[in-house]
Amino acid sequence: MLIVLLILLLRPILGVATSGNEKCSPSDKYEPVSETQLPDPWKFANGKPVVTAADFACRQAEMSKILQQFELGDFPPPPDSLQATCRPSYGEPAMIGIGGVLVPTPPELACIIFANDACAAQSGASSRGRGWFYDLHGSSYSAGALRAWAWAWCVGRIVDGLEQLGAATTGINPARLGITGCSRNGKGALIAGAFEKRITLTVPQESGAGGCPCWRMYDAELNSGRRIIMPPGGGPSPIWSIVSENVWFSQMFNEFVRNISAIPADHHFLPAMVAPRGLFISENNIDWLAPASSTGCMRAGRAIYNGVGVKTSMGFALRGGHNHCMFPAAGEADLLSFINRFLLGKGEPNDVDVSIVQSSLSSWVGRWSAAPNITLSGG
Ligand code: MCU
Repeated sequence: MLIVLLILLLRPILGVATSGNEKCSPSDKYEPVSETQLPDPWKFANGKPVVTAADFACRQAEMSKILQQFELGDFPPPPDSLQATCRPSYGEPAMIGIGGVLVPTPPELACIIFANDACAAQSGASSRGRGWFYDLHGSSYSAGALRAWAWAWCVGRIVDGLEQLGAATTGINPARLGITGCSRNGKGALIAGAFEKRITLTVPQESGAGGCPCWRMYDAELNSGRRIIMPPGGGPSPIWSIVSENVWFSQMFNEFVRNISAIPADHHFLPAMVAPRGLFISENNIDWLAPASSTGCMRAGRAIYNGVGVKTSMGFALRGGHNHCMFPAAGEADLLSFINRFLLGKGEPNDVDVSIVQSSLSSWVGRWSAAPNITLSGG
């Protein structure tokens, strides 16, 4: 079940990654905005509407650039050569677990454990710039080559390694890969799935602020007088304290943490970037996970999936009543339907939209333009 991948990366080249869609040319720099609602996914930053599937692909590239510029930082392209070695296992499709796989998986699925802390450390504010990502690219590679980005970049190299070795050696089909992770590693799983397009199923678990909750909604939860208390025994946790707690975000984000409405993006753009591929989110009603913000934000994400004709390819389930990172038994059949569809090629995903937490979307998406009349394929 366990595959150990040792990936040696040689002669990296520096530069800025492209979207992969050569026809799209997002700007080099986006201006701050003043938008209290969630930014409109159906309109480019220059105001032009998203009409066709090709437009949506370009808007996805723009979302990627904006999130990199304001929050996550940019990252280098793949190295020009890579050598992978592997102890073969069995199983065709595989779930990559950032720090481990904490969701139930069927026996036909192999599990690849990604020891993410070796790629980029996350042991407090002083750990910035440590890990093999930084060994390759320099600890000061764009102040933004931070934790979340490095996760996404390193996951891409695992996929490179699996492609290079091929299914005959690894027993893994590199075209059927999932990614999961819980808590801080759930933030990483969502971001890795958004940016690494070869992942076919993304399963973030209980990611908390910086993952599934939208920043604007999280701010509103705090400002409404509710105190979001961080564990263990921590104080209330405004955005600025999450950013200073660890090295998950770019230092470029610091300028905006008290002025979130200036960012022409929010975290509903992450599911928008995963679409039309599979996305199954498992959340919890623990206070410090900001359950109302994750419910609202991911429902905005589901509205985007619906707008591109693939509503049921994204599932959201917040049942609560279980310990942090314990997958609830009540959600197993739904998750299995996603694994079956996106990793094992069987059946259709269940239509999953469950939350025990109230969250109203209308005040957050009321200014959105009409969704395009398109149906994406390839999920
Ligand atoms: C989602 O949980 C995170 C939380 O966002 C962090 O602020 C806290 O320090 O760590 C949590 C976690 O990863 O717990 C395992």
